[in-house]
Amino acid sequence: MTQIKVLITGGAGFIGGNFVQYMVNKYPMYDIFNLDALTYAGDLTKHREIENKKNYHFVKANIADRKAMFELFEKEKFDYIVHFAAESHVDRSIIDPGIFVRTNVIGTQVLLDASKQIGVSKFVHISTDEVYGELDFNPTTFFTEDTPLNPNSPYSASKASSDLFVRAYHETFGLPVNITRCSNNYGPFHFPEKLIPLTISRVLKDEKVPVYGDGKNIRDWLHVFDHCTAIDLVLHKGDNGDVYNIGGHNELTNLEVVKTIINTLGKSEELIEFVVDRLGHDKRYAIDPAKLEKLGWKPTYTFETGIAQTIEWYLDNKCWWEQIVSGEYQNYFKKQYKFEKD
Ligand code: NAD
Ligand code: TDX
Repeated sequence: MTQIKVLITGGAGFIGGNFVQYMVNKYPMYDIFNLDALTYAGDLTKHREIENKKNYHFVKANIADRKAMFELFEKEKFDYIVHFAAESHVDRSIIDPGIFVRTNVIGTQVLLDASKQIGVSKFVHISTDEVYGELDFNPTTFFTEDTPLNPNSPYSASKASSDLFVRAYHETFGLPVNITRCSNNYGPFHFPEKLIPLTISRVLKDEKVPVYGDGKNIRDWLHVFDHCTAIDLVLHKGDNGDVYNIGGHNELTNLEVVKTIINTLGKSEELIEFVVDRLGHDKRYAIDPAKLEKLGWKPTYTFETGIAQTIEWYLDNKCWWEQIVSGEYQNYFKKQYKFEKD
C-alpha cells in the first residue's frame, strides 16, 4: 500500500516549521514533503532533529513557479496539501506590497490549479483573522466565520484575496478545501521581526523595545502548538468547503505583552520606547473559536504557561535567533525603526 503524501508549503518558516515537526513525529506512516523557497523568513536549521527521518522530504521551490509546481504535483500525486507559504509580516507589506500579491495571491492560485489537476483529497489553506479587519474595544465582540472580510493592510488584503480564490475553487470545481483563520501565534522558532520574539531577543540584549503608538492595540495570542493541533483536526475532520476560526481567548494589549516579557526576564520597563505608529494599525483582533471547539479542539496553553515556555525556549536557543538578528535583519531593522536617540 502506498503511503499518504502530505505537502506542507512554507515548512521552513515559523508555523509551517512547527507543523512539519508535529506531523513527521505524529504520523510516521505519512510521507511529509516540506516545500519552501527559503526566503529571509525560512531556514532549515530548525529541522535538524527530523531531517534524517525516513518520512521527511524537502523541496526548495517557489509556489508561484507554475511549471515547477505542476511537475512536482504530477510526480508525487499528493493526497493532502497544507498551505502556509506566504509573506507574513504586516510592516513589510507596507514597505513593499507587490511581493505579497505574487506569493500570497498568485502562489496560492498556482497551488489550487495544480491540486485540481491531480485531484487532491484535501487542500487546507492557512489564513488569518486579519482578513476580517479590526474590532473596536468592546470586549463582547468577536470575529466569527460569518464576519464579512474587511482587510486593512496590503498583507491582509492579499490573504483575503487568496481566501476568495480557495473558496471559488471549491464552489466552481468542487475542490475539497478548508480555510483556517487563526489569531496571533507565538512560540518556538518565531522570527524576531514579530512583536513577541522581537521583544524577547532585544530585552535579553538590554536593547530598547519599540512599541507602536500608545501600546493599547489588542491581539489574541495562541501558542503555535495549539495551532498545529487545530490544523491537524481540520485536515482530517473538517467539512469540505468550510472555514474554521482558531483562537484561545487570550486577549492582551501590546503593552501588557511587552511588560510580561520584561518582568519575567527581570529587566526594567524603561526598555520600552513608544515609537511612531504602524500605518493603518488595526485596533483589536479577537476570535470566537466555538465552531472548531464543536469539532473537538481545545487549546492546551494559557498565555501564562505559553509565554513562560516560549521565553525559556529563546533562552535555550540563542544560537538560532542570534544568527538571524546579526545578519541581513539589521538592515531591515534600521529601515523600519527610528528611536529617539537615532
Ligand atoms: P513565516 O514568514 O515565518 O514563514 C513563511 C514561510 O514561507 C517561510 O519559510 C518562507 O521561506 C516561505 N515562503 C515565502 N514565500 C514563498 C514562496 N513564494 N514559495 C515558497 N515558500 C515561500 O510565516 P508564519 O508566521 O509561519 O505564517 C505561516 C502562515 O500562517 C502564513 O500563511 C500566515 O499568513 C499565516 N498566519 C500567521 C499567523 C502568525 O501569527 N504568524 C497567524 C495567523 C495566520
Ligand atoms: O515592533 C513592533 N512594535 C509593536 O508595537 C512590532 C513588530 C509590532 N508591534 C505591534 C503591532 C501589533 O499591534 O504588536 C502587535 C503584533 O504585531 P506583529 O507581531 O507584527 O503581528 P500582527 O501585525 O498582529 O500580525 C501577526 O498576526 C496575524 C502575524 O504577523 C500575521 O502573519 C498574522 O496573520
